[in-house]
Amino acid sequence: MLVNRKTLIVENKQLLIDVQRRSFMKQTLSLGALMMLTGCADGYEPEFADDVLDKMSSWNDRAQAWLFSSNRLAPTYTQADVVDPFRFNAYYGVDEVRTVDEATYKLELSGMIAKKDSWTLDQLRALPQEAAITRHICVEGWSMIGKWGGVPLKTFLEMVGADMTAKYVGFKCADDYWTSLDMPSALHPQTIMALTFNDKVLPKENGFPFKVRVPTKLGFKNPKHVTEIFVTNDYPGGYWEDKGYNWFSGS
Ligand SMILES: Nc1nc2c(c(=O)[nH]1)N[C@H]1C(S)=C(S)[C@@H](COP(=O)(O)O)O[C@H]1N2
Ligand SMILES: [Mo]
Repeated sequence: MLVNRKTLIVENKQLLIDVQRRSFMKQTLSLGALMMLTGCADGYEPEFADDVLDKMSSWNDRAQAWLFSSNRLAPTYTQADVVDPFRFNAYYGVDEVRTVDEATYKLELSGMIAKKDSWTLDQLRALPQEAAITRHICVEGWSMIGKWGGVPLKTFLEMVGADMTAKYVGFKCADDYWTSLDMPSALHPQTIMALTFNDKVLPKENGFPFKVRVPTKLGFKNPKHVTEIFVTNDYPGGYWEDKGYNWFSGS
């Protein structure tokens, strides 16, 4: 494990409490469970903390999946709330932001998908688009409202004949990032392949040529510079998920 979970929890203690308070999970995550979680960070041995956190995290995945309704909508905001330019964040600095060449770009499809032909940007732009003003919440302790527009992922998955009974939809990116969603979250009406930000072409800092905007999930589950979509029953994890962040991470 590259990130020590005890350190992760100590550093993010207040944030964890804030996220839990803000989230609909507060109705079910008892104060006792929270105390146990934060108590771990203060006293117990790392191995024990790891063990408890593993159990809590898998409990969280199950509880959140159970609670998550595919009809539950993330709140939307007004144009006046939109921050433009939007903040940049990645596992590297802005000086290393990836530049994807529009002329040669292709979106690849793999796994449990009937029509695996790749897609050019123009083909994606020709599909029906929707836009929504939503809040992006980053686990590192900031949030910001933006307007993302693009193709509903559900529309796209239907079009390419994805197996909707599969468990996961995964995303590979032009950097070394990847993440994955449970199928209900992938099919959620607010989950879109965002080609625009604030009605303009998505800036490279924010994920050109497109990012998957999932307003019901924390920021790290919104992959930028997506180059491949795959459908699978094998748990795909993700860049941060594999370092200990909770996989479900609803917002
Ligand atoms: N390809 C890729 N996608 C990514 C990341 C990344 O490092 N690489 N970082 C994630 C995190 S932690 C956040 S908060 C958002 C930041 O998106 P923004 O740059 O548009 O603010 O992208 C997410 N998607
Ligand atoms: Mo993030």
